[in-house]
Amino acid sequence: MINTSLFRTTLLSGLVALAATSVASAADWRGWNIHPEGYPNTVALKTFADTVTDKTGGEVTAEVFNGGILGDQPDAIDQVRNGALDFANFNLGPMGEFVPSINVLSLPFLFTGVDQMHAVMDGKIGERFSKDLSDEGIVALAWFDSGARSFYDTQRPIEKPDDLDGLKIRVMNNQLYVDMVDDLGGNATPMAYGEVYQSLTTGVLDGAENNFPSFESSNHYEVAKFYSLTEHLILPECVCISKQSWDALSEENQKIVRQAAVDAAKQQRDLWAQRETDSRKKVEDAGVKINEISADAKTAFQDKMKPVYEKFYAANPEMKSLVEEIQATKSSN
Ligand code: BDP
Repeated sequence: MINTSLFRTTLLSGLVALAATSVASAADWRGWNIHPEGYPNTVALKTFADTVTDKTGGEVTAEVFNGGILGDQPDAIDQVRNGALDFANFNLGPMGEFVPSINVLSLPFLFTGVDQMHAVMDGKIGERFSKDLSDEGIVALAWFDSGARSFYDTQRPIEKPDDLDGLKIRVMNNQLYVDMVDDLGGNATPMAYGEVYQSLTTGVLDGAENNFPSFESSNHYEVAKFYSLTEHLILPECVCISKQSWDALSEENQKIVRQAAVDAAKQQRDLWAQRETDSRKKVEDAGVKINEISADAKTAFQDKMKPVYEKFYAANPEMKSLVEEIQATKSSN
């Protein structure tokens, strides 16, 4: 008996030591990315991975898995938090579910435009977001651009809130988006990104919402022929590292990884600006009708979002001052 348990203990501590060694030298980093080849985020994330591999002299070998093959986004976020994945490019939307300050970014019509979003993310408030994410196991090193998200659908142009009446609209995983669509009169359906195309073709969904590059690269534009410029969400994205992988790095390698992320974000933002124009042209050429939203209609959309803010403040009263601080931030241009 004693011997067996002694044997087990020895075996176990041997295994633990082995696991610890392999964690310390766990130089094989696996990265998650939902986008296809050629997408700005994909290109920049590859630059990030290659730079990390190169500059750490192979102490960290980073590889990116594109197209969401390692799981859908909510799942991948869990995997990064628990250390099963080492890094990723995430949209901050689904992360608001567990970090209230990050959820502020998902309040519809929060920003006046992309420039204001940049000013916020690149300043003190952005640092606060990083800190809050890090407390939840995710080290956000740099922010990617993701433009503005607008509604698109298979049925009709959306020119005013009433036009959403009864439409089944896919949203990302976050209760705020369910409230947003429901308060506009639609039927919100949270669903994984990879399932949307099929659901649009079969009529399980009437529409969804996204920026031009994703609307185009996901091929949703082949089915949804109305894209309406509501621009209700301007959601930044991150180059995120698992806190476990980050903590296992030497200080020197942390510097290298941080700089690689910052440089990748610069590249992503440049590529993004061009891709927005290209994607818009591609979908228009393919027969998508793009509807402008009048200033009055925009106000009507914004007014409908008051209950979303109220519900959010009721659950997170301490976030009101952050919203005000963001709204008071001047655009960088
Ligand atoms: C894209 C984001 C991606 C999201 C996707 C979605 O870049 O991270 O997963 O939207 O709608 O714009 O799920």
